[in-house]
Amino acid sequence: MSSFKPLVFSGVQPTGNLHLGNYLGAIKKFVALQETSECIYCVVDLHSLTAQLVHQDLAEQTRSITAAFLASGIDPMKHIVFNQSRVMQHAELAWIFNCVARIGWMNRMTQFKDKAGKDRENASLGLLAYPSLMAADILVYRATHVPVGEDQKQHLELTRDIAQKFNNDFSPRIADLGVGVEMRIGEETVHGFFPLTEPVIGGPAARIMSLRDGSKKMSKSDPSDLSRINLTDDADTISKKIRKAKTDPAALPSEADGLEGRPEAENLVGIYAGLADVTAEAVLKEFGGRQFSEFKPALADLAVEKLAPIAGEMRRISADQAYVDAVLRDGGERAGAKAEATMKTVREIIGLLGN
Ligand code: AQP
Repeated sequence: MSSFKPLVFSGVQPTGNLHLGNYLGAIKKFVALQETSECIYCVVDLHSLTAQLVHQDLAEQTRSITAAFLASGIDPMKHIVFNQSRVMQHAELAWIFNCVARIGWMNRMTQFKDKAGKDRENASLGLLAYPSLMAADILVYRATHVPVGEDQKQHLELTRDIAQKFNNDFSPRIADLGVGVEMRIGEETVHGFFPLTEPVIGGPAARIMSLRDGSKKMSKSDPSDLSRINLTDDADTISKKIRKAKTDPAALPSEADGLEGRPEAENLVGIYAGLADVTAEAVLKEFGGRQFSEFKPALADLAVEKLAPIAGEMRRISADQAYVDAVLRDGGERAGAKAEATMKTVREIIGLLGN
């Protein structure tokens, strides 16, 4: 019996300017994982329709996220970069997963509750089914690892639940066809067609908070531009936003325990640590006892040093639209071949006469 080959998949929605949270929580990890694994990175344009169907500039935003991937260091030749809607097998598998997942599972998703707000009856069905499409994005490649920010943890748990239910419901067919793969779950060894995907979450920057409110995550859709640092912000804008970031009057502590109950301080230390690739403890060792009036300029310098080259590369790559489109087309073809191989077996397992 074979075991799953390590494969990384992740996606970003083309719903606005990428910010430091997207970069530190997700894209920086995408870049690092390229060294050790085969990776597939996707601009999830179908997901972006769940919140807002009509986008004036969906195509432009899809290209812009692609440029951000490339500018950050993702290699589209060695790995795969494409936009989701090019590979229709994502939607096909999502439909099957809609029939595997239970409405109760979807109703419990905190992202659905947050995004639907009080008027749940009026939210799109797509918003409710979002995690099912996300599970399909991952499992259509039978991906084993998914780098994401902490906000996506619950969706990844649901992805595992969907995989496990599919594996259980169809276990006799999977065995008959001999398409099962061996997996360890705790002490047990089980066989299934879909892997139980592992999230890659963690480090000091797994959840970057708003610069204006340490209790809210940094988000593309926050109405205040001062709440986030966009990857395209220039040096002056980055410095201004960090200068204006909300803080408390106390000096920085020397130990991580001292950040408890100080969400804004904890956030700025986490950002510094994420950008410098060190732990929060190491940042506090250097800056413990210092005031924010000293720490903020150091953080601004570091942010500019790390982000300015990416912004410059993004501008250069974005100017060559034909190149960006060619990357997406080529990536879509390669992703499509892999996705179709999975779907052929899925259709056979279920008994759909589509092959
Ligand atoms: N604040 C954050 N800290 C760490 N990671 C984050 N991510 C998003 N915000 C933070 C991670 O970025 C990846 C891509 O996110 P997405 O655009 O697909 O979806 P999102 O989580 O909905 O992003 P936003 O910025 O919050 O958009 P809106 O405002 O539209 O909801 C994911 O891996 C995510 O975890």
